[in-house]
Amino acid sequence: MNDLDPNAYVEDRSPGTGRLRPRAAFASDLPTLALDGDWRFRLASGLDDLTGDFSAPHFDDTAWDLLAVPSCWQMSGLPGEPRYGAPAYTNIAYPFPVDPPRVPRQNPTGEYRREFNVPDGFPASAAVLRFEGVDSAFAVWLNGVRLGDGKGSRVTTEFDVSAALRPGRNVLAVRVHQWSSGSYLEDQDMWWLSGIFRSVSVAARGVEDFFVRATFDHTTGQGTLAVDVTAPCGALLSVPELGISGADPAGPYVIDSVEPWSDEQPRLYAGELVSDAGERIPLRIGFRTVAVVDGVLTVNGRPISLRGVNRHEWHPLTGRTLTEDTMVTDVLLMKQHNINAVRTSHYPPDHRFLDLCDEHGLWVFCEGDLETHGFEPDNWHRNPSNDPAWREAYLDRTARLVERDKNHPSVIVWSLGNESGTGANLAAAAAWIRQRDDSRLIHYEGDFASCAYVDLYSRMYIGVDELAAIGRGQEAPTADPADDAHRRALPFVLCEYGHAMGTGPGGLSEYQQVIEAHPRLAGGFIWEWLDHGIARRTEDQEPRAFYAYGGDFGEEVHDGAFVADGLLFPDRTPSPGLVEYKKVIEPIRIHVDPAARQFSVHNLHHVRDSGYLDFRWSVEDRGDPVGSGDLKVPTTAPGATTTVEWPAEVAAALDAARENGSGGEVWLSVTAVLVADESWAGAGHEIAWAQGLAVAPASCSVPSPSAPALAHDGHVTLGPAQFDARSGELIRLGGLELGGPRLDIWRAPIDNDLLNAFGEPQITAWLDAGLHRMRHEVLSVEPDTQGLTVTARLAAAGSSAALGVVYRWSVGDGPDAGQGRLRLECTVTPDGAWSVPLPRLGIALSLPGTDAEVEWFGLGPGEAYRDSRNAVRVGRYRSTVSAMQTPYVRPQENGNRHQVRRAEITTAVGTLRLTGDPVIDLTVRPWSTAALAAAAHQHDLVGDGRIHLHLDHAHHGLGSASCGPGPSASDVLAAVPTVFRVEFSTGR
Ligand code: IPT
Repeated sequence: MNDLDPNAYVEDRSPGTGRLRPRAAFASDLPTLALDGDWRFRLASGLDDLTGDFSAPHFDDTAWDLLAVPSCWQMSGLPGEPRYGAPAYTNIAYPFPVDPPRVPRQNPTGEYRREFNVPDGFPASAAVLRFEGVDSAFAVWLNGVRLGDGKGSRVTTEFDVSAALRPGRNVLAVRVHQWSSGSYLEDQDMWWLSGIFRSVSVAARGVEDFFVRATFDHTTGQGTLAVDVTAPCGALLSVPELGISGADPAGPYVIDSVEPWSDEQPRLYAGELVSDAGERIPLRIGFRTVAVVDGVLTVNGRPISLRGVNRHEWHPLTGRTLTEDTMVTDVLLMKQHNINAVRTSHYPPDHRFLDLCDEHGLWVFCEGDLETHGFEPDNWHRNPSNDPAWREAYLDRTARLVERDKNHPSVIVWSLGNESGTGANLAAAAAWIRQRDDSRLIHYEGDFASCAYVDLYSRMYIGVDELAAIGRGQEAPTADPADDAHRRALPFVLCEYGHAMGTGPGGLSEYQQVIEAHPRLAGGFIWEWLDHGIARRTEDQEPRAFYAYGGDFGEEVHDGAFVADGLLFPDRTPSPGLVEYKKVIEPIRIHVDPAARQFSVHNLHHVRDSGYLDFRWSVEDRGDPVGSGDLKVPTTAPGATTTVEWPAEVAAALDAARENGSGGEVWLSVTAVLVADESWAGAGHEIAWAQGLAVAPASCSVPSPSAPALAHDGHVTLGPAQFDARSGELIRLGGLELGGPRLDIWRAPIDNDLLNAFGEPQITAWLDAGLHRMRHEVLSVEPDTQGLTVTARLAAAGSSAALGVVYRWSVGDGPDAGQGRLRLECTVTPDGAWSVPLPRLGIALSLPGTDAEVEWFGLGPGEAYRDSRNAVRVGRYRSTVSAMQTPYVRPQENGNRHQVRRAEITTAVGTLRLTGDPVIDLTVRPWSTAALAAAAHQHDLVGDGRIHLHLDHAHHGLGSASCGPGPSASDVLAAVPTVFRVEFSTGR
């Protein structure tokens, strides 16, 4: 690299040349020319393949392709074959040799050209050219004049085009390099994608910048407003609602009885700046004051609790280019799921997203475009964060973050970046923010060991015990006593937890309980909002759709499905994890107390009282509705609890169910729903709910074993059941052909079994113990006058540890008269040394069929496991086997229905009825566990003509070990002596 090299900017550490100073993103009535649309495009393979004269206005580009701006060029052509390069996914590793600031000379470079017309009357002599996002470095020519170059993929870059722009035809040429020195600062855990991926425009230049400072004093109820305006001429401020009209923006104006802005009541005051030149700029002003008080994170004088998510920008077809509709979808889905906070991991989002956060109400941790994680494997050797040569680049990114987004009331915290080690450049960035904007707090998790330059103590993926210790202020001291005193005075934030990869996460309610128990704990952000799967299709004659993850584009270094770790599937369908999170973080907690004949309502809101909610009750007898109505709950203030006696109608409904009911379980449910439409959900949308068992089921009479088991022709007959006399397998029940059941302990490994970011994954011990290759050895099949006993042993080759199992079959006089019910009691006895938990403990059987109707009474409607079961409620549900599969991007164990009392599975040939004693877990799928485990993508799963049933006594918890702790001790499934029972009968 030398100074004469016109491409030297690609590798030098400079953040750019020729750019305008950063400023706020704002709307204005001055004319703007949108340059989004089709541009001419050519992808050069590297710096040796550039088009010499491509920036010349008369260069003939008609043979070039057309590519949409904004877009990521690697996404072009999807879901078919990518047309330009291919997406590549790594979490930590750089996808090129680490030799900062050098990047490969084989550096895919997009050459973009666009002609546009500047209409008469457009103030071409005072205009800026604005790029909202270009990944990763670029240089710009307008009408053959080089304007400059820039880095910082997800921050805005503007150039003054006053001299180069002219009325009529203009030609813009932009060269975008996939790799640059900036790539070393942009090692976020996501797909590597390139191009002009956010909008481009030319805007008339008027007011340069402004900074709205609007604070709220909770002791007086007063708001103070001052707007610092930078403009070539003067400007006046109007906020009609506040009685400010054509006034000096600098104020300050002290306004009595202002309504503050919060996530729950995002009160925005409409205002306007009008410059002397006549430019009008709309303002949306939110008054709020962020402060740490006695170690507690407060806004407007009240503590806040972050029920958050980490959000990357992603769409399965367009990558990091999002439409506003997609942003709206994200914000509404968050609000609808009780989420109140978002960390813009790990870069500033499209600025329109922050407008939506202001409008609908979300606390925002706005994060800088910074991550140097790929230096960690070499112990942070040569990490840019501590190298003076990179200081300017750090400060530039930080300034571009703060300046662009400083006018958003939703932004309460600036986050320097993610996973970039520690160092002087980060400290300098924090110091710069402090002098520029003292109205927000500074976050950076990487500084957790000292917290020397941050205002929040932040960690990722710690377990609940450590969290509780921090909540109590009992964390281990830092090396330096001064830092220690500082850190102990800080509120704590879990900037990432609850790794939502694959099935899970488990254990969220444990975190939430700890968070709510300690004022110092300001809550946290689940990792992460959305799976970044890429929409693809197979090349079959009849192409099948699937979502690609790391490795699917032939990357030589990649991190597989670690990119699919969100609460939403790539198409933004909520996963069971999101439904669980919604319940765990509900801001109103209802408790149904049948013994005391009371309900209580506890309000966990920041400022909102419960008056925006309607409460309703309903009673179901074995899942059949027997009564419902409205419930009057006095308005409950934030922090308060209200207790309500059951109204007479509830008591009457319960009495009726008790006297004339089914004799089964009677559940009383209470839900809290929106009284009126909110901006983010319609009236009737449910916010919180609870259930209580009001009448316990009448105790079932133990069915008396009645029938003898008779052996004949290689079979054993027991009532309606026929067994194979040698294998002891149940082969027929009534008219239904069956296979099994057999003791089964294996699950299709979930991501939380297969991976462990901090240690040995669970799968290692399981494979060592041979749990995936257990052999079922039948020792005896013994019919007698009361039933049939099958004795077997489950063990792996080479191992002496085994599970002894006795299947005791009998026929009882169940209510399903006629044939009677076939009863199975399984007695499992571990033998030998068992040091590993069991993945599951239950029986597996199958019946013929490709799909089936499933009806059950138990927990539902969704998937649930022992440590992710807050979102399911007791009721009667109907679904189909196909609909009961949860489509995790990488197939794995899924779809369990928890604590099922009764189920009916109806295929084309008949109905199998199951009864738990008292409950059983039910997983039903059209393929085997082995097929599920072998599948890499959803389209690999093809039904095998049988319905596979798993009836489990228990499952091992899910946890979130793929990046975090495994299941807590109470959710570990140990191999211990166990007896469980289930009954079968048939219909039709
Ligand atoms: C942590 C990262 O901050 C985040 O970007 C993401 O990679 C997440 O983990 C896992 O999905 S880093 C982790 C290795 C502790």
